Amino acid sequence: MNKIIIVNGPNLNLLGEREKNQYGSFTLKDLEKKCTEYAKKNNITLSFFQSNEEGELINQIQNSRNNQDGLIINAGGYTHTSVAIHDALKILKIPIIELHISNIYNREEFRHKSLISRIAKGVICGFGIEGYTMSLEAMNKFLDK
Ligand code: CA2
Repeated sequence: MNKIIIVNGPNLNLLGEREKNQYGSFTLKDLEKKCTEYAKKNNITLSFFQSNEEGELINQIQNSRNNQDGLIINAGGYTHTSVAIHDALKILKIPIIELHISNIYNREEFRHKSLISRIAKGVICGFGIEGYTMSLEAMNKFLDK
């Protein structure tokens, strides 16, 4: 049974409230419910963490190094700016999947750069809420290899 954590960064707590054309109408709760159902069917022990604060995200990433088998992260806007989150992820020995709801490559140029991609096993972006279960599937299969 693989232990996987999904970490969501700033503003993702507001999913479903604004910018529905970009991020869909599902809420963070809906997303967690969908992932929990997927995890149950696929023998995954799943946990979630969301914060708007960089330091809290870093603490959670650090805590994951001893008790998780894989980490999936949508770091939100910090994807494009945070050297500190990059450094925290780099310390981990477990596989990392970078995830985005939107396709960051067909949006503004400042979103084309990610400080996470280099250290991620892979990147999933542009598939909306489905990207979360796609990431779980990819991580679970990779861990079972
Ligand atoms: O597409 C993604 O998942 C992003 O990581 C979302 C981030 C954005 O800064 C990245 O470039 C791409 C922003 C999340 C903002 O979430 C909101 C949710 C509801 C209403 C407004 C913003």
